[in-house]
Amino acid sequence: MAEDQSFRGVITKGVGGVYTVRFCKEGEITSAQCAARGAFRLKGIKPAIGDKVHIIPSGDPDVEYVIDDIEERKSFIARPPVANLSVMLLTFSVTNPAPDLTLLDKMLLICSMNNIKPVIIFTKGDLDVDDSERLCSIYTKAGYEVLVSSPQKSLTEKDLMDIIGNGIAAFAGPSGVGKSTLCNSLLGFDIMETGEVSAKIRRGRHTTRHVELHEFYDGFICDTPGFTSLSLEDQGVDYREVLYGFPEINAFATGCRFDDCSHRKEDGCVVRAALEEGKIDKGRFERYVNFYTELYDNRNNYKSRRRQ
Ligand SMILES: Nc1nc2c(ncn2[C@@H]2O[C@H](COP(=O)(O)OP(=O)(O)OP(=O)(O)O)[C@@H](O)[C@H]2O)c(=O)[nH]1
Ligand SMILES: [Mg+2]
Ligand SMILES: [Zn+2]
Repeated sequence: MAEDQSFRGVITKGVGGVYTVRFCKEGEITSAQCAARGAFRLKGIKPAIGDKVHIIPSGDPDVEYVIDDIEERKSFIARPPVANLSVMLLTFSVTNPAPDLTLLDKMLLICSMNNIKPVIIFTKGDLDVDDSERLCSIYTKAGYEVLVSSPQKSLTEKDLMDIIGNGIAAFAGPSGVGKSTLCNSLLGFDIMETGEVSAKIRRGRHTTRHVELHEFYDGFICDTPGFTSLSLEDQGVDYREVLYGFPEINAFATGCRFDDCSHRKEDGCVVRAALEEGKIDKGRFERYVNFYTELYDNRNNYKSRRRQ
């Protein structure tokens, strides 16, 4: 009987249409270069890092295997472009650059809609201790897990081992906040892709450009390129879903006596009352209103786009 030459693995890297797949062969963990079947392209499917795939020998000595099948994705978001993410390490610096909390709150909403666990990491805690405490308090009170990192007290493997388990975690956030610094220090790599080294070799700051999954205990972590903006509309968020990204506001909203209340300005709204009593952070509330209003005002474009 012919030996079964099909293997199930995970894509850890992809460069120019050649994918590195990590799989188990004869009891050993190994990696191989794989091409993708032309049929995927025809169907408009592009294999992504984190995809669970089935590979078979290609017969081509240069690229030994071919990706024969891609399993249904548990999640896929454009930023970062990693499939099956279970944990998003939302990395923002306390200062330098100043934290873009609109971006952070958008990402928290997208995590909740895609069933990805968000963990907030505030870096550069050394540069402004007061701000670091203030930010931690806002997001801890909102119910999120928050970690703070500084060169004096960076994150340890222990901090993330339990959070990540056997899942896939990605560092995500703006450029220059220290994602690569953290990722490299957790992996014990020589610092290859951070500003520090590039300053030494005088090539200006080194910005991360590629994404690759690295083994981290039972799971994987990856560094991703920084980004500055994110459109909720493009991510398919509906105005009625905005509260999912604001659990602390939602806790009051469920008690609001108006069924169709947007909790923005209606008289007698429980959320507004909670805000006035200081039970909800003003900045978070403002961002909730902004997201809701923007998506509500564009709801017709959104519907027609979805129907296409
Ligand atoms: N003071 C201080 N500086 C830090 C800290 N973490 C990182 N840095 C510095 O911030 C700069 C940017 O760090 P990177 O790790 O390259 O940032 P990044 O998020 O990977 O940036 P992109 O790859 O462009 O997205 C480097 O000069 C780091 O040395 C920190 O906790 N405190
Ligand atoms: Mg980087
Ligand atoms: Zn209300």
